[in-house]
Amino acid sequence: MTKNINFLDLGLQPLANNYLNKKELIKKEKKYRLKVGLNLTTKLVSINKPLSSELMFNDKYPYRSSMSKTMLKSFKDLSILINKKFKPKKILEIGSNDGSFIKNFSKKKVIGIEPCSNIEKITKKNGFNTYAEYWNTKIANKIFKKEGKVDLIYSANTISHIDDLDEVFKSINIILNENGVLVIEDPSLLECLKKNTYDQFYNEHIYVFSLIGIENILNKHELEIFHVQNLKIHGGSNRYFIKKKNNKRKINLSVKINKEKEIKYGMHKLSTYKLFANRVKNSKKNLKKIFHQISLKNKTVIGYGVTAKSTTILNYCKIGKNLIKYFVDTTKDKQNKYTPGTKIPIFKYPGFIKKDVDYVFLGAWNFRDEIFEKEKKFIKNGGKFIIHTPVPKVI
Ligand code: JHZ
Repeated sequence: MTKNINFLDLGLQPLANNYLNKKELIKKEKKYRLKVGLNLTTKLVSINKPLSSELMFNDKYPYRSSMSKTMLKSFKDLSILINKKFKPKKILEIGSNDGSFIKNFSKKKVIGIEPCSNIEKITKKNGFNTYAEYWNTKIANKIFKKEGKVDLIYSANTISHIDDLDEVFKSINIILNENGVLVIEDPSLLECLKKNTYDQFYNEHIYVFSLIGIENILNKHELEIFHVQNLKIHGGSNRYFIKKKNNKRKINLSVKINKEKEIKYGMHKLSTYKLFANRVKNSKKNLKKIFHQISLKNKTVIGYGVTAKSTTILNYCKIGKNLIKYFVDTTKDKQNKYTPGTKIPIFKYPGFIKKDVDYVFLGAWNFRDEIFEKEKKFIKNGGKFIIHTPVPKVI
């Protein structure tokens, strides 16, 4: 594989989901240089020097996919579509987190793989068949011997977290039926470029996929995309429906349309990414300006939804506790901790935004509609939100 050509430097970044407790505050936090590059041969966009999976995905992983209604609805809707269209007898999910997707199916039908054992335990406790393992040929062979092949494999926001894509698809080929369907879903690189959501890059997101990039890897493994759904979730994601090449399933027009969209935007050219990098630099400058102007007015600013994405923004733009008083979040494992790198306190979401708050920085901007609906009263009373996408602004 040829080398990546870096186009974006997001500076020194801590582990994106490593929320610090009080004792850790005084220790020196390890930081890693985060650069993003394009591979001109495969057209894959990835971060440089990925960290080991064990460092990021272990028994202390805080993220829960069940924390947003939007995610739960998306999983439910997909489960209905899967049952209707593909009628699978056996389903495997790679990266099953706290079971938000598999809980839509009968327990006998589904298998979950989740390497973060603190979360895997939750699903297992609820009676599901789960394995606290990383996805690789070893676990694929083990499950194949025990349970046989599966008819459908689903993976949301997980494949983009695994460095060795050849191992991923080799393992999938071991366990997927010849007529089986693979459904993978990750943030769309095209949407990331269009909306300047550079915060999709953090140490867990080794790749942000384009269709043209992922297709090159699938080709090597005799797999092909037969349908693409453009989703609104996480600021714009693509859901790829994939089959084995020797299967006769018809290729939907959506594949051609999406490919043409990407080529038209120039996603095969380095110059497109260089322009994006320039926009990111401007975005940083303008976001800092907004925070600076607000700080001069002596207003109270808090953060809402502390995300892996906001770790990138806060550390890249050097926005710390002098500018954001605290964050609120609904995730228990993030509460009473501090944001990675910038050490802003995180508190339990009290059910509303407190009266003394003037501005709210939206860390979970990807759930903007859900949050705006919940915070109607704050908005009605003149409360403002700060958002960095597509351009930094106060709304
Ligand atoms: P959210 C994680 O990224 C990590 P993050 C991971 N790498 C990935 O790929 C994506 O998820 C999918 C809170 N919240 O989903 C809950 C509220 O407090 O954008 C979460 O902590 N109130 C696996 O961290 C956070 O915001 C609310 O009303 O970027 C959202 O995190 C809502 C809706 C959310 O993921």
